[in-house]
Amino acid sequence: MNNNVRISKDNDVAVITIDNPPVNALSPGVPEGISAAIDEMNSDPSIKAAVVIGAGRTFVAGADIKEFIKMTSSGARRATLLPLLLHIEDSGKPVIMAIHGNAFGGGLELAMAGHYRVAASTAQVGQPEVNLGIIPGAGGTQRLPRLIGVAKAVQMCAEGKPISAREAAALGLIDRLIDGDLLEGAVAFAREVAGKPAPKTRERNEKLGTAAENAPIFAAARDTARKKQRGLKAPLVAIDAVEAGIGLPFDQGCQAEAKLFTECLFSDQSKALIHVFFGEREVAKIPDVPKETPVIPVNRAAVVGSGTMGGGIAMVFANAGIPVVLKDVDEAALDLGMGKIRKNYASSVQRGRFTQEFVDERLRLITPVLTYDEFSRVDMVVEAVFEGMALKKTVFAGLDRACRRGAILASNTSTLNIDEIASATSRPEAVIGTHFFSPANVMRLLEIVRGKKSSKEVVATCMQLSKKLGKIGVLVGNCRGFVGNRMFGPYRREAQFLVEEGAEVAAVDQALVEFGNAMGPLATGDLAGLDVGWRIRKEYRHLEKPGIRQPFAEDRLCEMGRYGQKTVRGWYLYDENRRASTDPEVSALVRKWSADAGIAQRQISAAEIVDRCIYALVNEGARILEEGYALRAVDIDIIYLNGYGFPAYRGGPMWYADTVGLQSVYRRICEFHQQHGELWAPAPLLQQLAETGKTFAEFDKEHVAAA
Ligand code: T1G
Repeated sequence: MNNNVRISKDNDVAVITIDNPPVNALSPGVPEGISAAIDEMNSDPSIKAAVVIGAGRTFVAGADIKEFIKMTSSGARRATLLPLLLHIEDSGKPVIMAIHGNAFGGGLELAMAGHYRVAASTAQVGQPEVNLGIIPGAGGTQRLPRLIGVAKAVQMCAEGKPISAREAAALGLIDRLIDGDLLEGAVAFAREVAGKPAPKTRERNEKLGTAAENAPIFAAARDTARKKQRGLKAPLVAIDAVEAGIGLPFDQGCQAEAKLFTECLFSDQSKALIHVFFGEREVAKIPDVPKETPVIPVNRAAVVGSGTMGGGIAMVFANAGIPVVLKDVDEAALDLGMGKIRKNYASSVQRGRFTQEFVDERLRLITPVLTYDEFSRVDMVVEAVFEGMALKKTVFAGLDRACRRGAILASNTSTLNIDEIASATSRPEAVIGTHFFSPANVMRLLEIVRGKKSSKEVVATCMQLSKKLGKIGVLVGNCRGFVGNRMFGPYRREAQFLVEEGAEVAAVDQALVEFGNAMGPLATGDLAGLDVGWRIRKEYRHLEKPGIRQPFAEDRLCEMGRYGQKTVRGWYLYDENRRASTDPEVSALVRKWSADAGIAQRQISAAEIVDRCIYALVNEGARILEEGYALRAVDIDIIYLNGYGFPAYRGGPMWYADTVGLQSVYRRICEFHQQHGELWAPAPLLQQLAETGKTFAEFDKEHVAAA
């Protein structure tokens, strides 16, 4: 037996416990330990059956994903799980899988190799491999349809979403739900089935149907995958694997699956998505704020400003079960804000995201107020008033007087200086930025902006709280636009320049959408409101360097009152359902403005459009890294995936640059520097990494290790 798998006896039932914290991944040694335990129980005449269970908080969360990184970087192939699963299935005595927490990926494949599965009703099971750009690789696409039918199996493998133990029991995947002690219930179940013929999942073909019956199922699944998981290859491959197995003997189906699995594993998409998986966990680690840093309990919150952002933020706290007071200056504003919140919740109920009961409970947690009277009892305040420094400072001075010592004073500003806001209080150590993204109750990203004096407790509290709020918290430094918006500036600047140089508005957006972005840069401007950026540009006009080219088209559109969707006209025209169509008037206007500005018109390829916009992100990202406003390149990637609709299967802008190769990215940026001047001066860090043949990923390793 090895350290991660142990066997014990409960009279005539063997209990095989997998103990590989934190999530019982099937790391090297674990499959071998399970196999040895199965041999031991089969060779012990006093044993009639075996229960396999996970130690700690979960069953098995899958194969060890870290091993995949080793495989794809070394090219060395690891032993698959297939032989172990056949070994379990061929056990002479029944093997019962007892599931709590999660049985994901290889964990569910292990469970399906057992003869029976019992589960705690709170458990979840699933094949989430497509989220890593791969497919089940240990018979999941072959055993799952045999247990639950083709339609549900192909959905689970292609969409990668887990299902509850209750649903799994209804589908026949789980044989019994256990309320109370899981091990006790599993051992009792084992005694019931001991001595009876143990069904082998691989021989249960009755639910497989025929190729003709399944053809429409696969066609529909492919359609859905192409629409809902645009650009992602693995879901389509998972469908291929399930389909390949129908009509083939089990072992040949597994071979077909293994071949497709390996192709996916060595793909750029999978490497990018595995980078994202660990990146989403890495961003939570702050080198100088260790895990044991004390945090401030946040049991009551407050939000100042009930506009679109304030209302959304109040919903975030309520959805996490935290009572929140929502303040605004007068009844009318408060009624409007609460009205929007109720409307938002109503549409969530309509879409089946929440039950009416859940919504009623949440609404009871939101208390609209007109004064600061309640604020002495809250643990955290998020200010979300109009984006003006003077107003923010007034609000923070008020909060400083109203809130108890020890409360966190946070600002949802998206551009303003946190230290200057903090200077309006007597407690800058309690001030921090919590930059939510619109709509706040939907977008997963939370940029946590560390001020010069923000205390480690306040930083640690906000980082931990972000998880409780269902957000991904990324710590960033206090520079103009922080990380996300600071990079978004050059990205959208290039999009405007390209239109001014002759590209069609729709062509610019189409190129970035085909690259994988959820939406193009110009349409994004129309959605957010072109006037937001215009107001900020006007406020900072005095900081613009003379002689440096500035985009003009969007400012001109704003001067004409074309703010985008909210004014029905922006870069595009919008109908009553906010559907966009190109506006020939805009092309004509831009052509005229460009001619007046003496900008030569030319044909511009989609490839150049992508390079100009994406490399503008990368170059600014490199500056942010070298200036220390982001801890790691992966932090920038996670910000762009969760706040700006960057395609996850490209790993984020910095990972994408590594995938292309920093030498060729640097070379291309030097070309743009030649052609377009100072704005494209390469970031010194990028130059250094390119010249030393290094990557941003290596920078992260060295940089964080040194921190
Ligand atoms: N391998 C390696 N490390 C893992 C891991 C895994 N499968 N799952 C989690 N970790 C690490 C994670 O990086 C973190 O580390 C710690 O465990 C806690 O995780 C053969 C090919 C189970 C829902 O895709 O979805 O099986 O940051 O913070 O929020 O066909 O982890 O502390 O150093 O996420 O409670 C398929 C992946 C693999 C599931 C728990 N399985 N894991 O969430 O904790 S492919 C998955 C999760 C496969 C087979 C195929 C979640 C979780 P650190 P955590 P959590």
